[in-house]
Amino acid sequence: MFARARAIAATLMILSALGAIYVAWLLDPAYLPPSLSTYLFKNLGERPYAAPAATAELPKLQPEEICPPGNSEWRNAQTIDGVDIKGSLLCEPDNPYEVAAFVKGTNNVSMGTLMETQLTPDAVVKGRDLDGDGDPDEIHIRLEVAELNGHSPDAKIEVPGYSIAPGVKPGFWAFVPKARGMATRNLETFEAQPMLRMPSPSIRVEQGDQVKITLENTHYLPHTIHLHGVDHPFKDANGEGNDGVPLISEMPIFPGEQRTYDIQPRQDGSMFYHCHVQPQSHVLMGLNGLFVVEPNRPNNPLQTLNIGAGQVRHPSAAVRESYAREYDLHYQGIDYDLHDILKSSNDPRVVSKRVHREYNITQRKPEAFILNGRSFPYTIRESLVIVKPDERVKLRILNGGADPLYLHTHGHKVIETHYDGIARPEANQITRDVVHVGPAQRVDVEVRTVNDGLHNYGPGAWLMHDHHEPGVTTNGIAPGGHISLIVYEQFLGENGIPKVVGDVTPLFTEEYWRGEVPVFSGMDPRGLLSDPVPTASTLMTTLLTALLVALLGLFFGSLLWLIRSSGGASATAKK
Ligand SMILES: [Cu+2]
Repeated sequence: MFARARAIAATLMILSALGAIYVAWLLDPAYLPPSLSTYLFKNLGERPYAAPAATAELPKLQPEEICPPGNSEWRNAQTIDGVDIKGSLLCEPDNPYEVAAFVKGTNNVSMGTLMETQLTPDAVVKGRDLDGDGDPDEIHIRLEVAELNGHSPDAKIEVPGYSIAPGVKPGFWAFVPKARGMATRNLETFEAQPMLRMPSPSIRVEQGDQVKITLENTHYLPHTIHLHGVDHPFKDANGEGNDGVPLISEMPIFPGEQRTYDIQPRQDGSMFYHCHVQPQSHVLMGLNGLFVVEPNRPNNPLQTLNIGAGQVRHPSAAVRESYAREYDLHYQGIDYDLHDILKSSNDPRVVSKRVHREYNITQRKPEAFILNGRSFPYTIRESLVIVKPDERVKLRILNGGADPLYLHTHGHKVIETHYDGIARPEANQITRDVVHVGPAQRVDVEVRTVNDGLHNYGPGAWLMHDHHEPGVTTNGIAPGGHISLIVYEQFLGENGIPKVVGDVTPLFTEEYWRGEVPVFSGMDPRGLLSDPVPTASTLMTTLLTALLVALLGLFFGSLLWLIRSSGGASATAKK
């Protein structure tokens, strides 16, 4: 009896399995996973002829403005409260009033200037000139922790909203200057106010300055600041931990608490700062930035913070001695599995459990990549390297993430002048076109825009991109990631957007980054590579799909029957 049931079940299984393979082969490959469709094609041969599918109409897109209207007067070179601020040709330049406040100190600028920013009067306090060389040497910086694209208990929105590309909004935590007012731009939007952004600001101090950095922990999780590569004592003058490492040098700064770190750096160079609480997640969530110690020079008040990194609009005396322009470039990758945890709950206990115990960094797979807090095409609004012929331009490159970075500068071979803030002897400086920067490393490079066939091949809008190819993608789609360009001024449109030959508007849509727009749309005049539509055989495909599901059901049903009947048989045999 049971032997016969088993035989029937086995036969049904074999027949349904064979049937399922045949039906799958008949199905339009568009409905099968590519690997299965290739396997069937290889093993069962060509499918019967079917008319090719029609080409789908391109989706109707409503692209964002490539350069939205903003504060175009911010682009001019100007003097505010006596502070000289270099011009910026970018579509979205830095707020020059912030630059003035960071150079003079938020305690020293006029109220009018401060009101053009969202800084508090104690965000960057500058005190005495201790060595009498014409610039303040007492610097007190106050930082907070901002959460971007967090959970809202009220609606399905991210607050405050921060997009790295159209519709792409991973969650972040960033150090931000102490701010006043609302976290959003105004009452009508959920968009974050401009200072709340990625990456954490670049910090600039002068060699020998007496620097205090106070972290006022406005966040719901504990954090610290570790000064990576910056000369600092292990304990401060009061015997308190000064290295930022929980359990080892100090206890973490819990919500509502604050701690002040003391530094008087003797060594100049491009360094790094980051949170050291659970660094496998906190550093990558955005709590890291560039920390630059400038050589001591007379009359050298510095731009203490550079919001969003990018062009330094008030470069130091030492930089001005050798370079026409200076840019801070901060690179980082994003694994949504980590960054989107904070959208899952507004209960700190749940977020803490998921971030610190359930997320396993060894399974990390980044899907997005940012330069100065944005992905291409947004990088062309605010993170271009703009140059003119016959200049020397300084780039400070920081890899703030956990991914390799092999930065290729089209049209240029650049000179690596400093590794991790230490100058290389001139004879040992390497000139190359792919700059490798490992996690936490800093490489300073000199871009020489002299058209000599070596350092530069002439003016252009030259791409600058990671040759570790994931870095040029967003959600697996290109051209995205942290692509940017080295653009000669003559290749820049009036609005600061590079003059390129193609139409980039499809990239300024959310649909593009959801994978709904064929990548050649806008360049493929006959639409040859638009998407196929399911053909006239849609009905047939539906029937075949139903049959496939039925056959698979039969297969598993028979399998179950087989298992149960053999179980029954062994139970009977035992009796
Ligand atoms: Cu932290």
